[in-house]
Amino acid sequence: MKAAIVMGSDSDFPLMKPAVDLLKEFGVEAEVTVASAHRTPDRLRHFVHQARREGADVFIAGAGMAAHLAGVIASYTTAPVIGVPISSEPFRGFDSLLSTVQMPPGIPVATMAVNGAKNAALFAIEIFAISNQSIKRKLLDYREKMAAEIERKDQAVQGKI
Ligand code: RP5
Repeated sequence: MKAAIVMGSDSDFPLMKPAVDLLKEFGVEAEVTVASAHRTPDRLRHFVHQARREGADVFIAGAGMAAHLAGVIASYTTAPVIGVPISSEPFRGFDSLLSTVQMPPGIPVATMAVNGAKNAALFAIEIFAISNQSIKRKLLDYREKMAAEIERKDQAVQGKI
């Protein structure tokens, strides 16, 4: 199992790193690169084709501003593409959200929340879990731990009332 994570700029990395970390935690190989749909279109196209040849089955794309990265990747491959709109000034992510989510019919991008790198990784993991029982079990464990954590937080809040 391999996912490719593309960022429009190295400035996106701090917000995209949680996706890399979570994929690793689940034992999914993650190839990470910086390639811009606007500044380095040739490099992006080359990366997408090479990543596919080398076994990447899912792409995660994080970009800000006029964020066409995920859509352009989706134009080069039929593999699922998950878009993460990255926030930046002056529109704080609304620009990248619309640029990523408003794909024309025919070329879909599964768009996460603004700065939603963690959910992008989980969505990729859900895709892998369709055909991989070990990943599916890890995903169920992850959700159980999350639910237990909420219980613990509720107890803490109850203790303050
Ligand atoms: C986008 O422009 C990048 O994804 C980044 O979010 C934004 C700003 O890029 P830098 O000027 O920080 O390189 O293409």
